[in-house]
Amino acid sequence: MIYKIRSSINTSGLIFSSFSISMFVLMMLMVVFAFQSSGYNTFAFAQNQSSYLSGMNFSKSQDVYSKNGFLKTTLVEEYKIGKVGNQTTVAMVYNGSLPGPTYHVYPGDKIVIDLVNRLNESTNLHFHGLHVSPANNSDNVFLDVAPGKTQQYVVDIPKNHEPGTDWYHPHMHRHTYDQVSAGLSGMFIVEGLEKLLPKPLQNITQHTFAMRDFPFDNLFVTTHNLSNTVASQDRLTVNGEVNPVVNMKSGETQLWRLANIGPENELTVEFPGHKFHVIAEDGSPVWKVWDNDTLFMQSGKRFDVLVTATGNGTFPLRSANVSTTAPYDLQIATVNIKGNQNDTKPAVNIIPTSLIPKRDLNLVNVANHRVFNFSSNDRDWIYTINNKTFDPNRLDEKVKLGTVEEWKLVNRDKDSSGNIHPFHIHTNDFQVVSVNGKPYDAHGYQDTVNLPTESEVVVRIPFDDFVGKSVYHCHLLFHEDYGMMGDFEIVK
Ligand SMILES: [Cu+2]
Repeated sequence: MIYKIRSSINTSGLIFSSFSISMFVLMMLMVVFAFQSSGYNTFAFAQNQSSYLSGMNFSKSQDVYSKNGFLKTTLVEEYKIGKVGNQTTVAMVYNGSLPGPTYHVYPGDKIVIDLVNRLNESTNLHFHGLHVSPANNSDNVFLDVAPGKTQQYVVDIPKNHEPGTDWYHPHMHRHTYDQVSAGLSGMFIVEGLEKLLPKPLQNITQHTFAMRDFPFDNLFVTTHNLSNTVASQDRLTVNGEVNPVVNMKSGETQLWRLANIGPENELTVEFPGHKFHVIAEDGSPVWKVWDNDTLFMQSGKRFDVLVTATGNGTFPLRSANVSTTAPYDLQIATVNIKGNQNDTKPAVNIIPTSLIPKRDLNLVNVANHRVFNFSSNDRDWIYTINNKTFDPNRLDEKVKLGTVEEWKLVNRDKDSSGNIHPFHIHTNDFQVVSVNGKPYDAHGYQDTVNLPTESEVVVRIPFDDFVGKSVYHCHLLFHEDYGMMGDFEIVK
């Protein structure tokens, strides 16, 4: 949120569409209704079940598994009144839950999702991290699902798709930030990661941490006016809960799937006294397992990590954000460890050093070099790549199927602006080959990389398997909606 600079001057930049007004009226009516009713439990839209979420009344997200290579399901996007503390909030949710359902699929599966749009604005669906076709009704962000319409998505997961932690969210240009902020995001897990671990770890206990702020800029969502935002309502939620409890035994190693599925919040995740052994990044298993005390996770980022519990007692999993303006509780979860230090086996000995063979793109022929300059104008809400804001009717880049390209990504914004830009590309992952001119020893592939202010990151991208039109953009979704996105077409 520190990257969203409020403009006291700008008025022309406000998008005050008829939708915004109608939505605002709708929300006000809902709030009035809420105040007139006799209390929390009488909300017309409230769930009958007891409140699963601390202070909130959305339902718990369902786990949905593919069967026999097939998953057919329905995703309904709709408004829902919820509570955060004592504040009434109008959320946008998938199937009534926050976050949306968690999909568990396998390489080779066919996924059929009927997306039902019950919102008052256009929407669509993106599968962040999946290496699948961007064409037709697959992972195509150029689809526009109008209010009241249903769009069927059919996604074929390649047989050789890597197992890992991915996610999904709307990608409707100009509405991505609103819709993700209002609650629309969910997990999409390609199963099988644990099978790449040493035998003793293949039945490992797993936990998913789908982390996001909620509600994020609730009033911005309805009015598109930043001066209306009430940031103090924000909570850091994990799987829709605030500060859930995780149980471990001393000496036990668990697999944690950490995912930042919020619109722009950043997290610096730490588990004091413990190390994160990273076995996959952005849904890609690594060729070189690495460890660290903290993991910086900008919007969209995922790390799959092994954690070995030590000691006995209660430990926080938390975000060590340096921002002092963060209004929400930075506790992610509470970890209860049972046992004592003497029980601790040298579990670190079973941490693998590698999950997949190295596929170093430094060693391949580069077909093309391109440069992308990212810059911001916070005053006028203009965010550009190569001095252009996104135009879906303009094709920015054409790349050839079966080639590897080298892209230099430059953040032209000054340190004083504080504007980082997490670069994300759809369809194909990349390898970071240098940072600020120094060679970078990558651990594996990624789909999101942070561009700090005044920095330069060079990546190599293999355009394998799929033709079609796709996009790259800043994953601070506010920047993306206000122009920081480009498109490319992969051609034969
Ligand atoms: Cu940005």
